[in-house]
Amino acid sequence: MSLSYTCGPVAALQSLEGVLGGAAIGTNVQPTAAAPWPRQALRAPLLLAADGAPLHEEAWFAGGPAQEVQEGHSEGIHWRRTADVLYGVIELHEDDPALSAAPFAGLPPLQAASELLYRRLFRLLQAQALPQLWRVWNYLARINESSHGLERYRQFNFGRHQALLAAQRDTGRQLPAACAIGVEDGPLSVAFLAGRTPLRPLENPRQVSAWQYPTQYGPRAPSFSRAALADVGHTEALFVSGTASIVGHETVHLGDVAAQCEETVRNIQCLVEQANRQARSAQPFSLAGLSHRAYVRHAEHARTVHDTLQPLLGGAPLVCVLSDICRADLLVEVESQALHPMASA
Ligand code: 3EB
Repeated sequence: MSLSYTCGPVAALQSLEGVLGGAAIGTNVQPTAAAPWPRQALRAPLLLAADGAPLHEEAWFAGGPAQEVQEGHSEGIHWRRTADVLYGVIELHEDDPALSAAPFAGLPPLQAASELLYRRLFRLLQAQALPQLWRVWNYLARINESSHGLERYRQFNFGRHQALLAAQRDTGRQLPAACAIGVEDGPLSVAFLAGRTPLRPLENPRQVSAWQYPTQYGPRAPSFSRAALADVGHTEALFVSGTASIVGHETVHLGDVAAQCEETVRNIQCLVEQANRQARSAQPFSLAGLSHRAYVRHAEHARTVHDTLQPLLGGAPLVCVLSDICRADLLVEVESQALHPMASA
């Protein structure tokens, strides 16, 4: 089988047959629950969209002969899968009644929601016998606000970490690529790709691994790899996590959005080089050959972000979204991905 990825209106396709799932971005997106396939609603403004398009849609497809796609709803997750790969979406409101019972009662609500959501996610992967989590998209409301004495992003990290422990999963190194992004409102929303083969995690030599961050960034470290390679049948996927203007473990270029963009691209370039040392596909990965999504904190920075990134990324596809970023001093974050055909044996 193979895995592919498109941008554009999925409803306009001939059939949904090979569709695993995807995402819709815009201020007027239909709720996740209303979608006929697992489709994560990211309710956030698109910036500088071509011809003012109000909606951006992306979808993952399974290809190849006789790809049977199964679909289900379990553990609160809407999922689709083939024999090798599963895409799922799960949302959990912080006032969900399950969070006022043991062992979650009394915890900060977002921490509890994160732990329960990830416990469900890991149970699904075990039940479906596709245990390897490759890529996760995390969206949470009011990410930089605090409650119960802890910033909400740090609550999320705590809950995610507890769920990894509860599932007896690795909390260092063998972690998915991820992003964790702030939206105005709504439930905790997580979309994910998982499969059969262990990912090959990549770290950035310019940065401390996130799972080794010192406790000044919160009581539990963020559980993600800087990037990951995954084999999906005849396709090699490169997932570059949300990447920002961080060197070592510190934010650099405070208040300078253009310089933050340049530093971010240096970090992504570094990850592309790491990927090429381990890649199995025929062609090397490159900045210009990836698809990119930029999360921009302030709408008035959109033009600067776009015009700084576009040439550095060699004109590669770039979608800009207005959203919050997990550190209050980060003005921009970029995530990237590519799918390459495997070198023939
Ligand atoms: C950073 O490098 C920026 O918590 O899953 C980037 C990607 C970031 C993923 C996550 C956080 C996450 O620390 C923040």
